[in-house]
Amino acid sequence: MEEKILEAKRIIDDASNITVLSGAGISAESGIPTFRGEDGLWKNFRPEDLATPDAFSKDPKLVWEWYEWRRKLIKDSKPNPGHYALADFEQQVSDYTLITQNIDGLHQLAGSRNIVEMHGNLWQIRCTSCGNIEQNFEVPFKELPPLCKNCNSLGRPNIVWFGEVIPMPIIDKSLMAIENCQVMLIIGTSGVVEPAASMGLIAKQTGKTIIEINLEPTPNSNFYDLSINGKSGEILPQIFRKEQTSN
Ligand code: BV8
Ligand code: ZN
Repeated sequence: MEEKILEAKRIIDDASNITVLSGAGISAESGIPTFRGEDGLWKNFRPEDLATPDAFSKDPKLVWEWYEWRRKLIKDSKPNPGHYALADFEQQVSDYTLITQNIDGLHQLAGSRNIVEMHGNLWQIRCTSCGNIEQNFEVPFKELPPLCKNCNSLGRPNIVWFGEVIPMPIIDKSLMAIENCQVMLIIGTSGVVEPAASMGLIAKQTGKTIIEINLEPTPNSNFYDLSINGKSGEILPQIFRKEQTSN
């Protein structure tokens, strides 16, 4: 492990353009459940009942109740050392993009700036009629489902559900960041949800060095240049720690 961390440090020290892809695992140490695995959300809930456009048109209140529960959980949580290590690192490197599949907003809270939110944001409501997007931090909601402030129509979470297309500007920005980087870090994602799962493969095909940090091996681990297994909240601060120089 120590050897791998030193190797990751060497790779990162030599790079001036880094792109990160993060997933639910980076927020696990903040107490936010991941999706897959033993304690994952999809053990107790079915994505087709809660995270699809069909589910929302059948029962918007049920879908909103689930998101309201997650908003409460996330509002009570804080970024962890993994989030902070990335935010600090952004200040030290000339080109840096953080692509996240997370909707929790914890990277922003930790101070990260150049963020691409692939799957949207839990703190935004999008009108199903006029498309207006409103920032909203109410927990609990005054009314459920929430209505649009502009036109009083039904609001929905501004989140990309299964079967929905990720907005083209988001895909473009992600691909551009991957194309321009020297090193890609892939952190806390099982790598099974498309199109995020293919981002690492695209990076690999275009000759980038890829470092994975994940609690356990993933289907893509063998494919990456370096795969470090452990908690991102423990590993990231070690990778980005600046060595003290004596003079
Ligand atoms: C689309 C919203 C075009 C809900 C989410 C190609 C092949 C196969 C299937 C498809 C395909 N293309 C499209 C699909 C269908 C589908 C898909 O990928 N299905 C998979 C599951 C088979 N994709 C889509 O529908 C996408 N749309 O492609 O549009 C299109 C459209 C129609 C028809 C044709 C084409 C849209 C996908 C968006 C899904 N949205 N969320 C919500 O959040 O409320 S999915 C959900 O999964 C979350 O957003 C999450 O971010 C995302 C990915 O999960 P992970 O972040 O990886 O989390 P996971 O729990 O899986 O893993 C956590 C990892 O962390 C684990 O490995 C664990 O070991 C590790 N870990 C845990 N603790 C730690 C840790 N690591 C480090 N430190 C720790 N402490
Ligand atoms: Zn509206």
